[in-house]
Amino acid sequence: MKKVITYGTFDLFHLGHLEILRRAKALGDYLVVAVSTDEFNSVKGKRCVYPYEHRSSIVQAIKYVDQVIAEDSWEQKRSDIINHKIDIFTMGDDWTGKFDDLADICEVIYLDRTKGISTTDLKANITNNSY
Ligand code: C2G
Repeated sequence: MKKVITYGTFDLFHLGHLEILRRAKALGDYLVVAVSTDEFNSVKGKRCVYPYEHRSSIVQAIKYVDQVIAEDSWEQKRSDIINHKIDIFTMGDDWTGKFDDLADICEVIYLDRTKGISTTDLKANITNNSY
């Protein structure tokens, strides 16, 4: 069984998130998704609309996702990959090169981002159009 892992905030879940999860799962047979906790997001300088409980529940409900774990730090990836016996680490290509150091313990694959959508744009859109 080929196991895949990916990481993210997944706030205001949108098609870009769905596409990366669909394609991540297609790389193997079992997909683990590490969802950033609210505490870690403040480290990343990100303020979320949805709290961790909501974001992780939504991701867990996606049919491509087999398991959700919490992402509390930048440094946990290596131990996650070892502990969960991961074969492939994948992220959107806005992260290209950033995690190549993991290539000694798993395959590292960067997938094209879905064009034209981001949580940041969604927030701006909602604010400017005050729906
Ligand atoms: N993504 C995508 N296309 C978009 C938007 C996002 O493919 N239009 C991908 C990103 O490349 C990432 C995943 O969806 O792989 C989650 O994106 P975010 O929730 O923005 O996560 P991020 O802030 O990049 O956190 O340790 C890694 C970090 O937790 C990644």
